[in-house]
Amino acid sequence: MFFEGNERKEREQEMAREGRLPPGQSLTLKWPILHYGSVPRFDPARWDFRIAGLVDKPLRLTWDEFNRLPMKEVTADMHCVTRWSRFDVRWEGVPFTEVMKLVTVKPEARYVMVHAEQGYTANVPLDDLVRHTTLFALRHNGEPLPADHGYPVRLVVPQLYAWKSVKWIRGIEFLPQDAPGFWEQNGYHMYGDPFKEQRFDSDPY
Ligand SMILES: Nc1nc2c(c(=O)[nH]1)N[C@H]1C(S)=C(S)[C@@H](COP(=O)(O)O)O[C@H]1N2
Ligand SMILES: [Mo]
Repeated sequence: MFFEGNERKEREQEMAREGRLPPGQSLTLKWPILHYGSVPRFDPARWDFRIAGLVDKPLRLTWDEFNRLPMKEVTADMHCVTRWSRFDVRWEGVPFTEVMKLVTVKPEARYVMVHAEQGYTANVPLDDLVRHTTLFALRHNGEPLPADHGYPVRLVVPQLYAWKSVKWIRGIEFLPQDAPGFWEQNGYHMYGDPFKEQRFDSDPY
């Protein structure tokens, strides 16, 4: 236990020195499970991924179609608003930009509402999603995502607090303006930059 604590603290200080530990965060060596509601059941025959909103033609992908999309690996950090951070997490999945290529997005689109099982949503600016580090992740550190961490697919948006990294994702909706998702309607910040500590809607933009 003594050594475990030491290792954690040392690595936390290293991350702080490298400028990778956002204010008010501490490093966890575990992988906490955090979500509202229960873990949904996955049925590949029924699962689909919908692209809607400001697109020329809405699109629906089946589980097979989604799995045929190009995949890549991204190593990124993860910061939860409840103050834990994980570092150098290896995600593998479909880049957001690959999914976006499947439709013609109208030029007025500026924001995306991300939709998950059981009605969970999160709003993210389109500019954040088109970064090369945004993935629809199917794998974590070389293994399929565990059910409670978002299996079969979760979004990963590393530069924002992890409530925007939507587990059990089922679709994206392109919007002309920002609108609050699930946590954003419940007092969390509309954007959520961990390095600016944008935790609550009362925190500056
Ligand atoms: N669908 C869904 N995705 C979600 C959540 C949720 O409640 N539902 N919680 C978010 C929050 S607050 C965090 S910190 C991360 C946690 O991911 P983890 O459980 O894999 O650590 O998932 C995010 N994605
Ligand atoms: Mo979180």
